[in-house]
Amino acid sequence: MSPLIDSLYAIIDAEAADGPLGLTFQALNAGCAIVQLRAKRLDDIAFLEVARRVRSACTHAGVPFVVNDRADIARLVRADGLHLGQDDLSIEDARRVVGDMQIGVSTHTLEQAERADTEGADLVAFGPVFETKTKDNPDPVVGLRTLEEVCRAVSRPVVAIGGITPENAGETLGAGARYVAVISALPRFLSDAS
Ligand code: TZP
Ligand code: MG
Repeated sequence: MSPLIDSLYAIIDAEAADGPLGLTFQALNAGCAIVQLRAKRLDDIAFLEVARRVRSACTHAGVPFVVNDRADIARLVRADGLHLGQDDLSIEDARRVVGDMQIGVSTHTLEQAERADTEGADLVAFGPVFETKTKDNPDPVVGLRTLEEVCRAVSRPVVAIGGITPENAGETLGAGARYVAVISALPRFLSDAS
């Protein structure tokens, strides 16, 4: 098994053409560290339904399950974590909904990362470390040097995100990230792991 798999934070796109559950099972079978479910365009009923299924698969595998963006859905499915972006609820308001659930926050500058750390994020996501084609209007690429600076500056574990592949994951972890969060290259990580 690839040593990278212990650090793999698998982000599952709920709207993936061939369905999110197959990819979830593959990621869990490969031994990924965390699963996050992301759905930018699904309606509430569909997101909740997929979240329940992925939640259940993660529970069976003993792997933490994180819901992106939606504190209400995270609470309804009793997720292990909620992931917030810069335009989502504040950590303080999200805590009113999800209590002491783990909260991760996406950050794109050193200042944002330090603020998330100070405001009580459990995980600080930082990126895009490399060019990404997945996100609409991505923030500027931050690069490995700034990632390293962020990893030194914050007290919480850092999740590196954006353009991470099996080829660049090693140097990303070498910069101090605890996890690599992956969307488009996920199938490649999983085939390397098997
Ligand atoms: N936040 C920063 S980059 C990114 C998100 C959600 C997209 C990451 O996707 P990929 O395909 O792994 O580059
Ligand atoms: Mg968001």
